[in-house]
Amino acid sequence: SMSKPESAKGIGVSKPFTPKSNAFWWPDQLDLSALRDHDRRSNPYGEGFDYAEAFNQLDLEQVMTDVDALLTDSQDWWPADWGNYGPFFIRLSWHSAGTYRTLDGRGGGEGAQMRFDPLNSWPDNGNLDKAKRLLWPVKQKYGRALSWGDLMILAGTVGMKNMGFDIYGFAGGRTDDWEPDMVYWGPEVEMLASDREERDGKLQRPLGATHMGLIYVNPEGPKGKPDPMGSAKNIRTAFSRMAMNDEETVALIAGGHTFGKMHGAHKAGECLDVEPGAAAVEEQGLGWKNKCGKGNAEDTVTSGLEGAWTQAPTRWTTLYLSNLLNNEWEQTRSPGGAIIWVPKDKAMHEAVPDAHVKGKKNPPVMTTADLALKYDPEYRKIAERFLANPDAYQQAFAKAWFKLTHRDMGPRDRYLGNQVPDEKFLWQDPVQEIDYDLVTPSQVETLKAAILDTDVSVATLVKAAWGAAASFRASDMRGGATGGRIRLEPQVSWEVNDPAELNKVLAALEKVRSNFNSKAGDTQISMADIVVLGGAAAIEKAAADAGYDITVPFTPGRADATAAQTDVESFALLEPSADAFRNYFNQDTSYRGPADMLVDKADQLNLTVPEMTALVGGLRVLGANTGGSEHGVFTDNPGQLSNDFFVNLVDMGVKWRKTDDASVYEGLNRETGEVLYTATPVDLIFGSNSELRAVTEVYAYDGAEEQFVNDFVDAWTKVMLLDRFDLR
Ligand code: HEB
Repeated sequence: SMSKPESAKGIGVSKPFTPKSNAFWWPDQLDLSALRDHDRRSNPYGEGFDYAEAFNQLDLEQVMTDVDALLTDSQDWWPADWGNYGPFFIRLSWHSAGTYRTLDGRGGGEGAQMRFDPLNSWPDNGNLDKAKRLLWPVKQKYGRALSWGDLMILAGTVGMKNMGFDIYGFAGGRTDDWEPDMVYWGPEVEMLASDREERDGKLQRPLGATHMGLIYVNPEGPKGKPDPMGSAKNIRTAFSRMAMNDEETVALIAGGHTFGKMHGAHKAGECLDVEPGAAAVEEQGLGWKNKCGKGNAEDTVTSGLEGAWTQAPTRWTTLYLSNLLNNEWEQTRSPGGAIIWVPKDKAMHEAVPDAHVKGKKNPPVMTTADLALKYDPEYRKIAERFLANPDAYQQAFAKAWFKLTHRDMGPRDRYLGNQVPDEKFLWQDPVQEIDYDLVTPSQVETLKAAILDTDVSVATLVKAAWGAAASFRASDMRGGATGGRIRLEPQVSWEVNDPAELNKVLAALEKVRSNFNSKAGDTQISMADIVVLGGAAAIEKAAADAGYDITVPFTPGRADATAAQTDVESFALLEPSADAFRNYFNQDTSYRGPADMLVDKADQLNLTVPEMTALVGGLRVLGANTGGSEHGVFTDNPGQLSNDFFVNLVDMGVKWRKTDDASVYEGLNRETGEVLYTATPVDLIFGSNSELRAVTEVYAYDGAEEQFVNDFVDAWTKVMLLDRFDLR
C-alpha cells in the first residue's frame, strides 16, 4: 500500500515538487549510489567511535539479565503471550539474521537493517516493530555500547535460555548502519507477489526467499497451495541459500516453532492499517495498527495464521516433533482465513492453553511448511532421529542457531564478549594460529628484492595479490588474502585467477619464502603475506619504471589456512562471476550486466568512486587483465604505473565503435582509421558515464601523474587490508 497523500501533506512532504533523479529520466544509467552510501558523516557517533572498545566495557552478563527481566515484564500496550516475550524475540532475531544469503553475502543481522525500510515494513516482519519498542529500555540503558544489531540477536538468544534451552553462546560485534542498505531483494514491484515460486524450487540468483517481503517461504505452501512436498522443495532451496543443510534446516524450524504461536485472530484486511513505512506521523514509526477487538493480545493479527505448535509454548521441549510425527493432520482455516492444519484426533483440540484467555483451550497447529518436515523423506528421517535422541536435537538446534545468527559476521576476530564459544567451526573460515615472529621492515626489503629477482612479471605478481585480497566481500566479510587460500582449492582453480600462470607465481613465491623461513629462525612469513608482499614489490617496480620512487605499505600478520580448514563448497560461492578490475566478465554466471557488476564488486570492496576509478586505470596499465587480454590497456608502456588509461580514454583523437563481438569495442585513430585500442564496456564506462568521466578527467590532467600513483597505491593498500580485522 502507498502512503496517503493527506498524511504526506501533514508532514510537509509535497510529492509533485520533489526533484527527480537521473534514474527517473534515464533509468538505464549506471547507478553509483552503492559506492556513496553509509557515509561516515551520517553516523551520529562520529569518526572516533570504536564499537569494540565500547562493547568490551559492557558487563554482558548484566545485559543478559536485563533482557531476561524484560521478557516476563508484560506491557499493557502489547501484552506478552503466556506472559513471556521470549518467542516473539526469537522471531525478531531469526528475521534479523534470516535475510542472509550465501550467494552475495548480503542480508543478515549486521547493521541492524531491520530498523529501516524496506525490512522494517516487510509483511513477514509484521508486528516486530513492537518487539523493537519492547527492547528500547535495554537499548536506552546501554546506548552506543550495545548496537541494535547485537541486541536484536541477543534478545531471542536470551529468550531461548529463559525458556530452558541450553544456548551455544553469543558474540557481539555487529555495528549499526544509519540508513537502509541498497540490496536487490527481487524483481517484483509488489509485496508478496508470488511469481518467484513458479520457477519450481529454483530461485533467481542471488535471492534467498521465494517472495518479496518474506524471509523464506510462504507458510501456507507454494503459491498458497497446501502442498507439503512442494513446500519442502522451496524450503530446501531457500535454506541452502542461507548455508543450511537438511539437518540444520530441520533443527531450526522444529526448534524455532517449539516456542510461541502464530497470530491470525481476525482477517488482516478488515483490521490492519498500513505498515510502518506508510503510517501517519502520529503513529511514531509503528505500523499495522489493529482496530479489531483489543488490537493486541487475543486479537492480534500478524501472519493471519493462528495457533501454537505445542502444549507448552514457553518451554524447551520435544513436543513440536512428537506432535508433528505422532498426529494425523487435517487442513482447516484460521479465523484470519489462512490455511493451517490441526490434529484429526479431537482429544488434542483442548491441549494448548490460550495465550491470553483464561480457561480457553486450543488445538496445536502446523503450517504447510511445518508438514514439509514430516512428508519429505529426508527431513522426516532427521525429525525422527531428533525425537528419539533429544540431546542430539538440542545440540543440533543450539549450533544451527549460533550459525544462523553469526553467519554474516565474518571471521572470529570480529567476535566480541565473554560468551563466545571456544569451538571453531568450518563455516567461520578458520586460519592457523600465528606462533612465529613477524617479519621486520628490513626483512621486508630483503624479501621484496628476492621476489623481484625471480622471473615472474610485475603483472602476474599484481594479479596474484589482487586475486587473493579482492576475493573479500564486505557483505559477510568472507574471503580476502588472509588464509592464503589463493593457493588452495577452489580458489587456485578459478578461471578469473588464470590458474596456470597463478601456479607459477605461487611456486616462485613459495621458493623465496621457504628460503627465507629456513634461515630466519623464529621469524617466518606466511604464504598469505608473501602473496600480498609480491604485489607491493611489483607496484614499487612499476612506479619506479614510470619515474616514481614510492613505498607500498605492507603490514605482515596474515595467517595461512590449511585445506582441512577450507570448506570447498562454501568457498566456491565466493568465485567472482565478474571482476572488472581484471576486465573479467562471465556472461553465464553474472546476474547483472558488466557495468553494474563493476559497481557491485567495488561495493563489496568498500571502495569509493575515485578509488574504483584509480584501481581500474592502474590495473589496466599494469597488465592485470585475466587471460592477458589487451582490452583497456591504453598505453605504450604496459607494466609501468602511469595515468595513460585516463589520458588516452579522453583523447578526442580516438574514436570508439562497436565490433561484431558485442562485448568488445575498438578505438580508432580519428584521422587514419588505424585501430589503436580495444576495450570492454567497463573500460568505456569511465569515459561515457558523466560522473565517472568527471573523475577520469582528474587523473588525465596535465601533471596528475603523481597524484594518480599515490591514489592508486592508497586504494590498493586499502584492498590488501580489507580483511585485517586483527588490526582493528
Ligand atoms: Fe517461524 C512464528 C512461519 C522458520 C521461529 N513462523 C511464525 C509464524 C509463521 C512462521 C507464519 C507466525 C507469525 C505470527 O506471529 O503470526 N517460520 C515460518 C516459516 C518458516 C519458519 C514458513 C520456514 C519454513 N521460525 C522459523 C525458524 C525459526 C522460527 C527457522 C527459528 C529458529 N517462528 C519462530 C518463532 C515464532 C514463529 C519463535 C513465534 C513468534 C511468537 O510467538 O510471537
